[in-house]
Amino acid sequence: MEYIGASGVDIEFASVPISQSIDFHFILSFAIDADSSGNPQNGTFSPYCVSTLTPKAVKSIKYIYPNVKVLASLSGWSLGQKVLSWYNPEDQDVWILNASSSLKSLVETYGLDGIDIDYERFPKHHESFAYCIGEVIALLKNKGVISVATIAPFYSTVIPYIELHTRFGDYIDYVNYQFYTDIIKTPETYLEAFRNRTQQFDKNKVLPSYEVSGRGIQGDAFFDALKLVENNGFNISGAMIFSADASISNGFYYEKKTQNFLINNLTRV
Ligand SMILES: *[C@@H]1O[C@H](CO)[C@@H](O)[C@H](O)[C@H]1NC(C)=O
Ligand SMILES: *[C@@H]1O[C@H](CO)[C@@H](O)[C@H](O)[C@H]1NC(C)=O
Ligand SMILES: *[C@@H]1O[C@H](CO)[C@@H](O)[C@H](O)[C@H]1NC(C)=O
Ligand SMILES: CC(=O)N[C@H]1CO[C@H](CO)[C@@H](O)[C@@H]1O
Ligand SMILES: CC(=O)N[C@H]1CO[C@H](CO)[C@@H](O)[C@@H]1O
Repeated sequence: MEYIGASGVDIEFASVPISQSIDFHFILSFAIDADSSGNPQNGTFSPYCVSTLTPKAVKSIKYIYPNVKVLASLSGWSLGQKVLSWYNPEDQDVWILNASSSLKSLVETYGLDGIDIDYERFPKHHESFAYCIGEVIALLKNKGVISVATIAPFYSTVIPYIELHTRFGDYIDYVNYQFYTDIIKTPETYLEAFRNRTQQFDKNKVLPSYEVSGRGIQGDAFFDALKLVENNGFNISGAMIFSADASISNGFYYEKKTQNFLINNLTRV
C-alpha cells in the first residue's frame, strides 16, 4: 500500500513500479469532509488531490495492472494551512448519510475499491468517531460499493482506532499503523513496536510501514526489521509506504525492494 498525492507534487500512478504478482493499493490523499477553506460540511466529502490523479488515470492504471486497487484516504493531517480534526457531528445519523452518499459518488466517479481512515487529531470526547466511521464503512461494504477498508492509527490516536476496530473489525481489512511516528531506529525496537501493536489490533491485519526520507527506521535497516519480524513468527501480509511523492527522487527504491520482499515471502511458503 502506498500513499500518493499527499504532498502536492505532480505525480503519476504510472511512475510507480508495480509488481504483477501481489495486490498493490494506491491510497489517494485525501478525501475531506470540508470546503476548500477547511470548514466541516456535515459529512459531505470532497476530493483534494493533485490534478494528475484523475478518474481517467485511475481507470488507466487499473486497466494496465488488474492487481491495482485504489483507495481514498479520509481526512489526513491538514488542508492547506488548516489542521484537520475529527469533530462530533450535531446529528450523527445525518453525518453518516452524507458521508456514505458523498463517498459512494466519489468511489463511482474515480472507480475506487475502498477507503482508508486517516483522521489524525481528536477532541477529548471523540465517542462519535467509532460509531460514525464504522457505520459508513459497514454501509459501503454491505452495499458492495467498496471491497477494501483500512485504518491508519499512530501512537497518539491509537485509542479511537482501537474503539473503531473493536466494534467494526469485521469490516476492516488492514491496519496501516504509522510505525514511523514512534521513535524506532533499530530492527529490534521495530519488532518490539510491531509486537505491541499486534496486541492492540488483529495480528494478521497490522502492516509494517516505512516513511521515505522521514521519521523512524531508515534505509535498509527497514528490511532487516521485516526479516526479524517474520522470524519471530509474525505474518507479514503486506506493507505500507508513505509516500510515492517522496520516492520520485530515489527511483522508488523502497517500493521495489518491499514488493520483492513480499513476493519472496510468498514463494517461501
Ligand atoms: C451542518 O448542519 C447544521 C445543523 O443542521 C447546519 O446548521 C449547518 O449549516 C450545516 N453546515 C453545512 C456546511 O451544511
Ligand atoms: C512496547 O510496550 C511496552 C509495554 O507497554 C513498552 O514498555 C515499550 O516501550 C513498547 N515498545 C515499543 C518499541 O513501542
Ligand atoms: C496470514 O495472513 C493472511 C492474511 O490475513 C491470512 O490469510 C493467513 O491465514 C495468515 N497466516 C497465518 C499463518 O496466520
Ligand atoms: C452539507 C450537506 O451535504 N448536508 C446535507 C446532509 O444531509 C442532509 C439530509 O440528507 C441534507 O439536507 C444536507 O444538505
Ligand atoms: C503472506 C505470507 O506468505 N506470509 C508468510 C511469510 O513467511 C513466514 C515465514 O516463512 C510465513 O509464516 C508467513 O505466512
